[in-house]
Amino acid sequence: MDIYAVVRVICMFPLYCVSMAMRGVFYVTTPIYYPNDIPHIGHAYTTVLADVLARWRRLRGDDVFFLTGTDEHGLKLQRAAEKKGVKPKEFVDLMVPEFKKYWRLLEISYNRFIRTTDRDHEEVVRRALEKLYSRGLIYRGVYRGWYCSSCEKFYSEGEYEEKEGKKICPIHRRELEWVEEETYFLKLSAYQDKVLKLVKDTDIIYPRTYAREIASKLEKEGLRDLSIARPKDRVYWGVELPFDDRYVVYVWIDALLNYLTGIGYGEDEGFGRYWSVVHHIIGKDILWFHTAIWFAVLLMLDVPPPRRVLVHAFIINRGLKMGKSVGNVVMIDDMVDRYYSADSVRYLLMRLLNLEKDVEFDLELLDNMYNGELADTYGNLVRRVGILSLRKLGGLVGRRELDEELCGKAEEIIGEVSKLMDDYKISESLVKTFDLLRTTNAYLNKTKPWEAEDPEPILYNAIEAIRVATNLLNPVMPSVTRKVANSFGFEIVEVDKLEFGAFREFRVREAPILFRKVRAGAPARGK
Ligand code: ME8
Repeated sequence: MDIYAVVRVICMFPLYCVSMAMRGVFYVTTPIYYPNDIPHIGHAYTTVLADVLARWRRLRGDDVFFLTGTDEHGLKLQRAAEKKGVKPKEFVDLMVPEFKKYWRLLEISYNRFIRTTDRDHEEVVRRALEKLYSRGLIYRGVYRGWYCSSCEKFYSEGEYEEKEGKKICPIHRRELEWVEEETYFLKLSAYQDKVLKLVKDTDIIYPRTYAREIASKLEKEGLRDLSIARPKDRVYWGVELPFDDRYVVYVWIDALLNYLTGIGYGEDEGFGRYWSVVHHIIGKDILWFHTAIWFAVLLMLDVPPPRRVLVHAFIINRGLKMGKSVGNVVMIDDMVDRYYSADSVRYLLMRLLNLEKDVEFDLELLDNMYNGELADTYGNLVRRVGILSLRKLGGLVGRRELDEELCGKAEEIIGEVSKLMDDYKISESLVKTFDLLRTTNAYLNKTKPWEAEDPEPILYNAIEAIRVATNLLNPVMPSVTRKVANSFGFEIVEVDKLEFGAFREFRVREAPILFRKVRAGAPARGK
């Protein structure tokens, strides 16, 4: 390095430090899934949402940590392994690569895949339990109740359904089991008021309908002490209680703590920085655990509550929540087969995304969205503009005067999309971006560059609009947008630097066909 370069580096260093200090931080988590079976579209719904938020924040320039993983202990996994005739650890070791395979296919950009059988996690669980025990927050008692091993949860009267004298789990429609045993309880009840205050008086739970639901449950039923131990003669697959080796810890306490392990609780100095901005993304089925119970456990451990619990409703199929035990699941492979690429599946899931309302998995609707939006609008625009640029200008498209209307529209959409994405309104943001693509198609129809003597200004403006839209779509469709960027010779930039008309010259290399059409309403392939 010459002396000037050294001086330059030294001069720039304070600037670099300031810009690093100003960067935002974002920590996002998915639920850790039970690896008793391979993940389906319901799991992809949450995981893609978390991934889109992670990618969006990276595009904002934030320092992002994205955690996902598997919840490997407990009765449900123990039984799944027994059914296969293998030890639980062997079973989960076989299943984890399956999860990773699907997340690779869907380009899930996690920073860590945590397993509750990871050594550091088991250590965190033991340390947390010791702390709770030494603080007098755990006591011995007898538990009697109706249990669903699919939910790994006890149901009280009023929560379960009754059919022909049998108690039925409202989620899995399976008969509950009567369990009566000596156990240890966690004194959640002592934290009822504090938890209720967090639920009601902060904006942690989002959307707020879910906060109201939890507040009303807390007000009606209270926060009861929780049985957090399972005798080993019934459930041997779990983390042993550090103060009584005849028991393992209840799987939900084990599982929730993964969010602390993932960023080095008790070990890493960066813990507090990430924790202060943690976003838990969950389905509404596990809301109680992630609010009432989790907030209380964190209070007990002197850890601040999460910054946000972002909740979504279900994907339903034929009126029921899509789930393995109901038998109405759509597999990730089948959807990728039908729509040809993982990116299309990501797009469709995010287009369907609804935090408050359940959405029906309707192939006809999806086919129409795919054909109308991806193939006819985005795909067609890219192909048209690519071909014209190659034919008319040999692929070289330089900056010319900006079309005021298109420029104004693009700038407006950059602002609107940014706001919507920051507010987790992914589907609405996609609609907005497609507005820009539609406007650009209309702009071409009006200006007819194929007839124009000097088509360069038109094509320059059209490619700029494609660049802006592509940049905004990048978190949802990382592969397709990379392909468009490569074909037109631009790079995906941080949103703050995205500006219509900023690009000097495009060197168009090809006019890719991004999406092949599906035959609308045709039966699912491979079925
Ligand atoms: O509950 N619609 O794991 P799990 C929308 N291990 N989302 C769905 C869905 C559907 N039809 N089906 C599944 C567990 N999901 C625990 C979590 S976290 C500390 C422990 C998604 O494998 C949704 O996010 O049963 C739901 O909350 C999650 O999968 C449940 O996954």
